[in-house]
Amino acid sequence: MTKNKKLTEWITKMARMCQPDDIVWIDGSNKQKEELEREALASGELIQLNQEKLPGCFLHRTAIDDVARTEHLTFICTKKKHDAGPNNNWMSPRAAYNKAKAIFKGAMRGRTMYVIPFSMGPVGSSFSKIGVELTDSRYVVLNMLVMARVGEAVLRQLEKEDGFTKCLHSKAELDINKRLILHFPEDNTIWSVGSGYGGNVLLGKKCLSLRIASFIGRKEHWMAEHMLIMGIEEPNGHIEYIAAAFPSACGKTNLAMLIPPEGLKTKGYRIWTVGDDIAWMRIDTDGSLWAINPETGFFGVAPGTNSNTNPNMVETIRKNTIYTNVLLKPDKTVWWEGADGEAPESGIDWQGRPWKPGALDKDGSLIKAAHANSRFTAPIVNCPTASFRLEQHHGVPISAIIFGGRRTHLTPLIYEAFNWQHGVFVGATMASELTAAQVGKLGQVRRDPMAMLPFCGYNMASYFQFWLEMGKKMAKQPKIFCVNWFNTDESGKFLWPGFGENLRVLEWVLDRCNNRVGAVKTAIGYTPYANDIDMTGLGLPAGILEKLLNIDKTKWLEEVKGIKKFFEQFKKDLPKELWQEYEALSMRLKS
Ligand code: OXD
Ligand code: MN
Repeated sequence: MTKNKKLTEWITKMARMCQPDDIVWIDGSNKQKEELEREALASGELIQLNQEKLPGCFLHRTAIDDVARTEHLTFICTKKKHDAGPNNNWMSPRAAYNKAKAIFKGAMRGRTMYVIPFSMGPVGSSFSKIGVELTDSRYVVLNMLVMARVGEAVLRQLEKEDGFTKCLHSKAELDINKRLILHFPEDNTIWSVGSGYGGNVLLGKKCLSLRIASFIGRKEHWMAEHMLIMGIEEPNGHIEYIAAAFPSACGKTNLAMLIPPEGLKTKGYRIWTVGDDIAWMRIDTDGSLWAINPETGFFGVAPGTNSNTNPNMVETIRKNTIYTNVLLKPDKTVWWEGADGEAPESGIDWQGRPWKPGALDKDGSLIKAAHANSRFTAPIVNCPTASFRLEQHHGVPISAIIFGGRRTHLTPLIYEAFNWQHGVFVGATMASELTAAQVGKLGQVRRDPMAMLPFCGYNMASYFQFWLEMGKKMAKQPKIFCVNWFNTDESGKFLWPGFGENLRVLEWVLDRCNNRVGAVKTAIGYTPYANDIDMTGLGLPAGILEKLLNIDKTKWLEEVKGIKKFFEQFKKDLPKELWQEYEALSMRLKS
């Protein structure tokens, strides 16, 4: 299978520990994929959907306590605790390996161990990194085939280069008390056990492409970020690319493939989707920042996805898609809260139980048809707006970086950082309300710097320092912005319509990048003159845009208290530049 001795030795060692009945190499062929699908149907891991209406689509259900990333069971295992930082759970490598070994031991008995060689990024690009995932889950294999470049070509590349991330996964007993998601950045190793939920087990995604990659990227001077990448093409064919970091389930996917709103249609914009979740960025020979999306698929949140919120995704998930934890309709199609059409009269809910709209549980709460964090796994190439540059080894040049979160008050619709250093401060102080993508209390505000809090593989103080250093290395820095689509009025109603209308805000971003418009200098950054945002055809009531752009200094003075508290946890490690920015902001707010 491979001449790479390190790889064969590692597989032998892992197999000795996990004791699978056999070992199967994943070659990336359609024939093998179809065979695995047949086996997964026979074992009940997959349910075949209506092949006329949803060709190549399947449904999978996870265990009911295994439906989201379990951040409290996710660890960064560096020799020194300090290197993981206050932002991560930490275990010493020795303790972590020992604890996990006890669970992995014999865990694959009676099962097959699949060997998945995968490349994050186009095979052979200098951006790309290779991983090999060993897993006893066919669901994982079938998802990885969508999310990454998998198979023979990767093995051949691995004969030319030495290093690969060693990824080991076993469902084991799917027992939450024996679940661990362990990262060993110093060993380029990931061990995940006891879970079957995508974010915990598709090890090329969050584990490799963010936690391990951020650690490696710092050493190699490139950035691994929780960002979408999209291109906005003007009628003259000129395309500008932006990268945007929002916490999980805050609309990265919808933004990355938006459809221009009616009022802006005459301007002839065209959107190109490069990625919806992860960006790897490096400084190219022209001194500017270039980015690739290392993935080949979307692992998106189903609830709320419909023809109004994201028509391109509705199109994308019509074929070759794996649905997880959604409702199964009697005609073997699927449904979720916020899907197109009425709720079906009956169906099988995400837990496999008969379901009817309006059904209540024993506490009197509505029983959900689909889990709030139910997902679809679909190939990017299905997307009508998929970029034609997905396979280009250099990626795309980034003009702007946008940070954002879900805040019902405080943060205006958009503002621009004064410069790179201030932009790093803006990213570092991002906060958002918790969503269903994490286990935790919905709605609670948490600081989520650069949307990387759950994904930064090392001490976040060093990560901020790294951002500052990267800025200094660039001949041309992207401009940095902050957006908030989620401001509400007194009755809790969103003030901004969002979705496709967000292009109006991105248009201002590009105008600023190209020095086409001025801006108001406020205490927190530059905000737009209201008439520089094209509102044609939107019909927003008078005064709302002004309200959305308003900065309430009293609320911001409260916010800086939270920022101080957040910064203090990094003690003397926090870069002094961020304290300078903190002081400067406080002064501006008081003046
Ligand atoms: C995701 C997440 O799945 O951020 O992308 O949780
Ligand atoms: Mn994400």
